[in-house]
Amino acid sequence: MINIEQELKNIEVLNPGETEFHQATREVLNSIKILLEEDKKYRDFEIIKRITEPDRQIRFRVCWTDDNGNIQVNRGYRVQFNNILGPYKGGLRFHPSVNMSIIKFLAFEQIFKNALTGLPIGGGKGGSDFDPRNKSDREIMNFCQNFMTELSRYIGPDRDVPAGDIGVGEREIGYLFGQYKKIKNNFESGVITGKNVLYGGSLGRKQATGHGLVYFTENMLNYNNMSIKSKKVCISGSGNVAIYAAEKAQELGAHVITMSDSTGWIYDPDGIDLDIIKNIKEINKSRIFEYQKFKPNSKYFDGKFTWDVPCDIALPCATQNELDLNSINNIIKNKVIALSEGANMPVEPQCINLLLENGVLFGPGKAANAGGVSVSALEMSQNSLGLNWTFDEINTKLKNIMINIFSEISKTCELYNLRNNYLAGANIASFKKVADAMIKQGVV
Ligand code: NDP
Ligand code: 2IT
Repeated sequence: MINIEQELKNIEVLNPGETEFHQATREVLNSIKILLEEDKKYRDFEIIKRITEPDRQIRFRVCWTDDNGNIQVNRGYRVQFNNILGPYKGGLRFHPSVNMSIIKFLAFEQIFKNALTGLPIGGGKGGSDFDPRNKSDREIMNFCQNFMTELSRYIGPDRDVPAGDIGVGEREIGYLFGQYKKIKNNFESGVITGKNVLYGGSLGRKQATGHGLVYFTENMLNYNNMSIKSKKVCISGSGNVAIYAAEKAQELGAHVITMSDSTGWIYDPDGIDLDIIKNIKEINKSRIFEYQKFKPNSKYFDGKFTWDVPCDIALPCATQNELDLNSINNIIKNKVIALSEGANMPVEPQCINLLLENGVLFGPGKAANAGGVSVSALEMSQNSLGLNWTFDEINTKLKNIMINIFSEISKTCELYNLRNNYLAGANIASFKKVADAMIKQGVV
């Protein structure tokens, strides 16, 4: 018999105070219990203890100067969690809330997400508590350069390949890559993904997470004899994932009626105009309340979006634990058909069971938002082959990857009698791949 509670207690003792990491490990371990009981080998090889201990967790000081000439100090992080299926792979997050717990939970999630893609990538994540908001371009560049000066010791195209996440987009990736190249005096384009297409980036990477999220959601709906066409969609966030999720949802005939940022949210009954959002968020890096100026029929609300707008599909695309019990009760009350996680771990743990019990189709983030890292892996392939695939080629590959992920999960659900519990299906399918590869590579 496996005592999951005891394993989780050990994790809490070994990683004191790291609540997000405890949450992510609890979610995975609870759903693979059935597999551990069925197959003794995972216990014999102590996979739980090994898979929950990162290969390496790195923390470093980053000094930089602001525009007033003052010296600033931030913390940088990189957690290299597991490289059993390929080089460590995962984004960098720049946000004041970043700490070891957040980076560790993201790196842990990334192991299983990356395994689901079927591509040769392991799991890692990094970032800093640096706040990019209200910083000048020069300050961003100076921070990125100093961050990379230290990070460059630990990464490499076959070792660990970062990318973007919250607060890190194409601009930051450019400054990070430029500094890496300067230090190494080598053009190793595969060392980081999310690059501009001018110097080794992949077409379609910018859109990949959001588009992939909608492909996944459409697969999940189709499997349950429904479709996203003509459905009302609420989205949270207005960053990279949210914008391109809205774009694909609209392309497939859905009506996107909400978006948000960390100060407030907008409701547009006529459907969100994405050109306006892209202008506000991508170009001017401003606040979402400005939307109202351009669309007088829309409404702006200060504060947290609580999902109290009737809709059919919910796509949280902002950050972890953005949906609490109150939001979930609103979603259930409004008879939402499906909720797919564009963000990593946006739904608080006790809420997921509530969604499932109330018949809401739940697309877990490690599957639903895997499109971004998938196209990152395609970027790595193009870099090592010296090729550039067209947008259509990437889009076709992305679509197929998302189809395969959903199909693998639904087959796992059938095999283990999990009905529509796609979270358990995703955890079991990905854990099996990683654990089996760990056993084959010996005790290291
Ligand atoms: P961006 O920085 O581009 O956008 C983040 C969005 O979320 C912004 O609208 C931001 O508001 C909002 N937000 C961030 N933190 C908070 C918070 N604490 N409370 C409320 N709103 C918040 O990031 P991404 O779009 O890249 O990432 C969004 C989510 O998707 C994250 O969970 C990320 O881990 C996940 N993800 C990203 C992938 C990628 O390829 N980029 C891949 C897979 C998952 P504001 O503008 O006010 O800061
Ligand atoms: O959470 C994620 O999957 C990402 N931020 C993207 C990672 C990547 O390496 O493209």
